[in-house]
Amino acid sequence: MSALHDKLKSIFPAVREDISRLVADHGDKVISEVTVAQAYGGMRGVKCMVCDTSVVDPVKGLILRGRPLSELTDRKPEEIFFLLLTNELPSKAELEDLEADLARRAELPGYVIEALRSQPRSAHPMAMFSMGILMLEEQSKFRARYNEGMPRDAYWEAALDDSLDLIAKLPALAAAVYRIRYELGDLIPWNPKLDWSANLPHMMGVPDESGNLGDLMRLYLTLHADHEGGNVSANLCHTAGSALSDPYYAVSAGLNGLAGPLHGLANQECLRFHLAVRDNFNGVPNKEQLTKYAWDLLNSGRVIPGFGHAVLRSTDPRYTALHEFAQRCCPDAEMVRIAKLMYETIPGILTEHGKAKNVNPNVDALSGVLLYTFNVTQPRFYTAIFGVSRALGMLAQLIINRAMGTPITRPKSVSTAWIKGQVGVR
Ligand code: CMX
Repeated sequence: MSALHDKLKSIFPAVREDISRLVADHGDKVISEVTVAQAYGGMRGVKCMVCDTSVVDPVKGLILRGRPLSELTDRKPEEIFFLLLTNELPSKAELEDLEADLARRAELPGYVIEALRSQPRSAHPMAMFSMGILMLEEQSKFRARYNEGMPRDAYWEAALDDSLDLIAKLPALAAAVYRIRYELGDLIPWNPKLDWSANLPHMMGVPDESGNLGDLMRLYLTLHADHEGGNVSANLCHTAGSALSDPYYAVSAGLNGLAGPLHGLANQECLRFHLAVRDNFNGVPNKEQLTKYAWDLLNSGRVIPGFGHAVLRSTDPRYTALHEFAQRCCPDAEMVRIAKLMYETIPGILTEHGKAKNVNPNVDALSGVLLYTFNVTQPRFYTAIFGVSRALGMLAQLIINRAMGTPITRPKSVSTAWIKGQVGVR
């Protein structure tokens, strides 16, 4: 058994006891109300689910287990996974144990690679990535043990086992999608001298002239891991998992939501926007040119990609972390200069425009720009990299939910006729 498993085994009983007491003593207290507008409006702001791994504060941004993201930007994604689950960063020995465990589980079965090769050239990388995860489901230990009558208090252990198997294989799976989809030749094997995140660009075969690509990927995978529980991917994974669908089914469900243009696909759109600006001006525009370009876009009824947020009301700390990386590693790169000009120009324009509640940049304003600058030049693949990272948060939440015995999700839907009756409309 791993150090992570042993730590969770010692932590979970007390957490379960704490929550049981809370519900027993205060289960009838009201924490939220639902308006008609919220029922029709994507349940925005309705407090009706619990997620202890992270919180998104409108002003401070992402807080992981009580720690602001800005304090964690030099950490590895594996450390973030450990933190989300245990409420503690791993010791050196615990991290080494987790990394060795992932390396042991990293090999992708041949039948998955064969199936990826059989996909048409038009297949979207996210569809191939999610399909690959569903094909791995055949190996689910959770499902096998459930069928053998596994006791309820062992659910989390089987979910952890599946989660580690799946996380370990995600870099190889994403890299296989990348190399097969873009016809880049033979697959590249896992390098045991590299860690989990550095293996992703290595197996993708991305050239790294600057030597900074590994650190960019580490940072990217750390920043995107978790964003509390109500976002589309986390919520979908949670709901599928609540039916005791195993981690493979649940993560695939979450990633299918991440593939939407209003969620994870936005980074692809942001990069396209930056490329369009570059092509329109044959390079970096000046401030006046960008201002006119942005107003033309707004006046045609479109949004400026990479700015604004549904929850945040200040600059996304994930953006700040990428901005600092860009200014440190590649301030003179053409696309980074365009992104910096946007950062200096767009908030003022959006303020004058007067609609957006948050005029500041979000993570997508730079994530695609940096991947592009470091030779990952296929925007349609970006959401798969996001998915490699987001799986960490989704799986941490799922393991905790299995340990807490969280029941199946089943909110009550109502009809329009019922709402009309409720508010006195005939
Ligand atoms: N450009 C132009 N208009 C914008 C805008 C932007 N970047 N951001 C918000 N607005 C507009 C909205 O479209 C809305 O207009 P309508 O009233 O005409 O519908 C108005 O301002 C109010 O919107 P809001 O409450 O501030 O923002 P929402 O919660 O409705 O939407 C988001 C949030 C992210 C979809 C929106 O800001 C947007 O479209 N941004 C650009 C796309 C983008 O960067 N997406 C990545 C999001 C990253 C993430 O989710 O992590």
